Amino acid sequence: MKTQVVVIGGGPAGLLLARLLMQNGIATVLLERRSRAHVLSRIRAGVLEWGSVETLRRAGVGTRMDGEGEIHHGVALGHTNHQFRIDFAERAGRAVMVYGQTEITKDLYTAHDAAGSTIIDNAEDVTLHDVTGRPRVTWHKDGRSHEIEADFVAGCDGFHGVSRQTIPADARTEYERVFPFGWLGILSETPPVSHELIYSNHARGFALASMRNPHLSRYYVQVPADDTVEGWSDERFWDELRRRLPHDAAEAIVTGPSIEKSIALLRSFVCEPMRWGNLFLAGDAAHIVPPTGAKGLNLAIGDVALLAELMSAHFAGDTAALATYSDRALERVWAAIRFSVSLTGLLHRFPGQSAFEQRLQEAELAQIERSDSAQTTFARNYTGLLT
Ligand code: RFL
Ligand code: PHB
Repeated sequence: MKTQVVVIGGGPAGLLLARLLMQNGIATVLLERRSRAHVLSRIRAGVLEWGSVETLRRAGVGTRMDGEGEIHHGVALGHTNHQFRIDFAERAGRAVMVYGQTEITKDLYTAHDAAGSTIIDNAEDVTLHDVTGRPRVTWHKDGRSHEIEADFVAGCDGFHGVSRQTIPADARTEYERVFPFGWLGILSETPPVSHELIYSNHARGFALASMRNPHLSRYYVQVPADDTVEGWSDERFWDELRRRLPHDAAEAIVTGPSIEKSIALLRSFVCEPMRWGNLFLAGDAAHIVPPTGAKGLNLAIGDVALLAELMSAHFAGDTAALATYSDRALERVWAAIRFSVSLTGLLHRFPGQSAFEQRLQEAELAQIERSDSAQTTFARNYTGLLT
């Protein structure tokens, strides 16, 4: 078998890249390790920058997002029972869209099915060969071995994938900061407590009120890195959330049974470069940001929009185009890391943090509330980076 681009990983990065390449007439084969049902059961991101919204529309998968997604024109930051709003329209002249990653993935699969794309799921032991020459990829499925040759391989297989590991250790530099806490998240079929997101700093730890739609809430509380969901009954979760959200929100919360509960650890990670020969990394395969800035999915979409443009230029005859990919992608990645790490530091309680440091965080939040320029900076970073 031969194709132009083999895409490893059927998360949002891989599915969207294959879609954008196909729109430009470039042949792709996508290999996904898990079943489609598994991929569609993962609950992850919820907030799209406006640039991501436009990319999804351009990819022809914007119809349901535009019908069912919610445009948010602001966000609330809170602390010690006080909250204030940052107005995106006023400060940055743009908004964000709340639309679940699970729904985006579903829309991309639907579009691929309609177009007859080659998506191979349950692909085991995916292995990359000769990526600095003429790349080949091998895998097993249903007890049989398979092999495909390609011009390029796109590693969109997430943080635990094989693509990044294919780059020799002495040819890549990895930068990492693991935070000593995680987010315990629940999904519940209850009306969201507020029509906009609330990010709350509290002496007991961070909390976030988010949503997927008017009948589906997504809430998070900060927990120690070694905590497990077994220790968190729904009742304990709701009690803790109520303690940490600003008073008005806490009083208004509608509780109900959780339909999903999981813990995600907070980590920053960057692999440089994002290209090795004819292998290109995109999305979580190359970088991880703590979720506080809602940037992970947006970075993945930004990477693949750029990669699709440069691969298309390459196949149209501009063979120098792809040389710029890694540097251009990394510029946005580091901007997102900087914003996400600084927001994480502002809003979370660190082990051993004293009352003094808690007051400093509150003073910084108060300063953001008073400052036009600080609110503009926040709104520009939150709604879209480097634009
Ligand atoms: P994914 O989604 O991990 O997909 C990678 C795919 O590759 C497959 N795979 C393999 N396939 C073949 N062979 C192998 N050896 C393979 N190894 C792995 C996997 O099965 C999978 O299907 O990476 P991708 O596509 O780069 O997408 C990245 C996003 O998923 C991620 O950045 C976001 O979810 C991060 N994130 C958020 N991002 C935002 O922009 N806004 C948010 O509001 C936001 N909230 C979040 C988040 C991530 C969270 N968690 C759980 C980490 C909230 C949470 C709680
Ligand atoms: C979510 O709704 O899952 C979400 C929203 C904002 C974040 C992170 C996650 O910063």
